[in-house]
Amino acid sequence: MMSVNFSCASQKKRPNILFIFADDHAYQAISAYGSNRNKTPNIDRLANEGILFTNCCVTNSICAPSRAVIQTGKHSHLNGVYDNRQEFDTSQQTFPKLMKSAGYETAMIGKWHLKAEPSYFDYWEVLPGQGHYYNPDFRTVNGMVREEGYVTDIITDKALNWLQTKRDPEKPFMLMLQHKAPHREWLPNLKDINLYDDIEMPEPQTLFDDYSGRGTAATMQEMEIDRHMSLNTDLKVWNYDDPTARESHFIKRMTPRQLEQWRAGYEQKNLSFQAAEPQGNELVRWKYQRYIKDYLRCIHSIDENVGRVLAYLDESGLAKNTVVVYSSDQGFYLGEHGWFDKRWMYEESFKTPFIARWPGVIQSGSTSDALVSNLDFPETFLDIAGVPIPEDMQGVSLKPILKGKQPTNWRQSLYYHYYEYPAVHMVNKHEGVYDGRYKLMHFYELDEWELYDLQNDPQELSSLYDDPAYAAEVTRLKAELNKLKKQYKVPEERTYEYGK
Ligand SMILES: [Ca+2]
Repeated sequence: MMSVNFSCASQKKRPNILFIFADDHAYQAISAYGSNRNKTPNIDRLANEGILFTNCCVTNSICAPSRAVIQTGKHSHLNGVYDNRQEFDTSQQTFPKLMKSAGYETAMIGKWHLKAEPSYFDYWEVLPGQGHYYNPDFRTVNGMVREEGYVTDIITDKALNWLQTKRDPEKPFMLMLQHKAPHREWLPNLKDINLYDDIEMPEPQTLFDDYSGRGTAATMQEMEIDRHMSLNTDLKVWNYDDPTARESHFIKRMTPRQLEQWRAGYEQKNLSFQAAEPQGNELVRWKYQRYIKDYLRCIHSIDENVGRVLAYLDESGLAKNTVVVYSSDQGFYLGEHGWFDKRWMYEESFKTPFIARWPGVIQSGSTSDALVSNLDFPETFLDIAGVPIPEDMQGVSLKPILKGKQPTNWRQSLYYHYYEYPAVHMVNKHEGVYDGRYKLMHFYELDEWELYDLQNDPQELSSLYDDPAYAAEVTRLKAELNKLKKQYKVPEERTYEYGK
């Protein structure tokens, strides 16, 4: 009997893995996570048919570093990508290389953002750097190719084309389908340019936060909708006939028809705004509305394209043996605390969406509040594929949780470290620990600590660090932070400097 069971198991085809990844997709902009501003029916479908993680965090909340963590399963200080300027060393161990060696067909399509050529994939076609929203260029093995259309549609077209015609159908696949959207400057698909025009988006409660309950770092940042979001580049208010305008670079890429649609979408609204001349808080409110609508228009296109991919998996019969994951490289501020961008260990940027569907394995409509992070993604993919997880990877496979059985010895805390300073948005370097309730943060160059109790203060408005009633928590969390730093081999000496 044993041998019969074994042979049945070995004949079972290894599952495909489809990793759909967005850039800066806030969980607050997914209806399955309770968005009060938009609906994402296709992403929600994955949650309804799979599992949604409510405590998925990142180790360093910024684009390229998050991607390097996912490739390697190692924190920034070991994978070498601390900030957005550094190039990823592709000679190091990555999970796609391990999957390829184990017989998987691997592909990277869309936004890669790690500079070096992703040549260790069987197939790759990626945006150069941040890439463009309209008529984007792609780096390919045959050089640069420009495609006409909207980037989210085109990345999806390329992924579907690879699935249909380019991969080896005899092998299981691991496809990383990575969107540029909804990255700044939030340029919508032209067909969606008037979406949400007739509604007023709800404002976050903290749109006019004064940061009084927090440390110095929150007052030093440059990511406020009020003071740092530009009317022209970010909010599309400029003279579109001025060819010398700094913002005109993407206008120059458009076809005459596209430009006509663009102007029809924005010009009249810009004229009304200029005539009304809102000031002070009214100006912030106007900027917030323009920002959030463009951002959510980008999300609308992502969701629609997730739907196209799911429909293809259904039609092709691939759906039943394909694990589909939806995630983002970090969270994002949608006006909470008056901010846009990310970088902080505060909730909106620290947490990221993570939804997975695996028919027959993951219980439909399940959720998990386990402490997990992007450090765990590659180990999870390897484990799903039955590929041994190397000892030097620092995350933990989520496969048992996907199967509905969170191990009793699951981790009790997560380590965070943000480095990129002094740089755009001016968020000070900080590290910290989060245990599911308390968050201790250390802005070490300012010599300041902050402590939040997420249960009583979910918006992190008042640091309790100096409150004597929390002295025992501080002591406990500092010990936990030191334990994590040892476990993850964080160097005691801080040598990182931006731009060096
Ligand atoms: Ca990002």
